[in-house]
Amino acid sequence: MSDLVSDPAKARRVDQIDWSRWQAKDLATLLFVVRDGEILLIRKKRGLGAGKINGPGGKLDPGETPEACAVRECQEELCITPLAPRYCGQHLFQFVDGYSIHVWVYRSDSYEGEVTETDEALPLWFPVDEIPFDEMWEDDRLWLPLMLEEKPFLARYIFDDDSMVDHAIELV
Ligand code: 6U4
Repeated sequence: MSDLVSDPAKARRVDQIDWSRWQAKDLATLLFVVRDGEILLIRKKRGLGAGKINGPGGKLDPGETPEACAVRECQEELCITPLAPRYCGQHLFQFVDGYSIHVWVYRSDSYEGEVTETDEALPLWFPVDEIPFDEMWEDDRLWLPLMLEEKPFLARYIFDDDSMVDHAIELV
C-alpha cells in the first residue's frame, strides 16, 4: 500500500499504518466481571480517561503478563480478585499526538473479595443491556457487545484526544 505513513502519528486512517511494525508506548489491560446479567464497571478517578466509565484495568508492570496485570488492577482498584479470567480480544490505539496503547481485554464470571471503592475507582454495576455508553470511551459501544457474546476481536483505532477518527474491528 503506497499510502502507508512512516510515522503512525501522521495516520488518519487505520489502513495508513503498517501494524506489523507498530509498537505501542504503553501496554495495558481491561477486565470485565459479568455475573447474573450485570457487568461491573468503574468511574475512573485518575489516569487516561479519568471521569469516564470503563472497566477496571491499567498498565502492565515490567515483566508482567497481561492476564496477571488485569487481575492485579482489579485487586488495586476494586479490592477483588477476579477468578479464571478469559481472554476476549485486543485493542491497538494510535493517537494523533503520537501516544499509543495496546490493551488486552479479559472477562471473569466471578471474583473473591468485596467490591470496594478506592482512590482510583468508584465501582458501578449495570445490567448488561443498560451499559452507559454515552459516558464511556467512544469505541466501547463497538466491541463490548462482542466481549459479551464471547466473540474474540482484534481492533485498531486512530484517536484524536477523546475522538475516534477511524477504526477497524476484526473477529479472530
Ligand atoms: P497505572 O499507571 O497502570 O496505574 P492506570 O490509570 O491504571 O495507570 P492508564 O491511566 O494509563 O492506566 O489508562 C489505561 C487504561 O485505560 C487501560 O485500562 C485501558 C483504558 N483505555 C485507554 N483507552 C481506552 C479506550 N479508547 N477505550 C477503553 N479503554 C481505554 O475502553
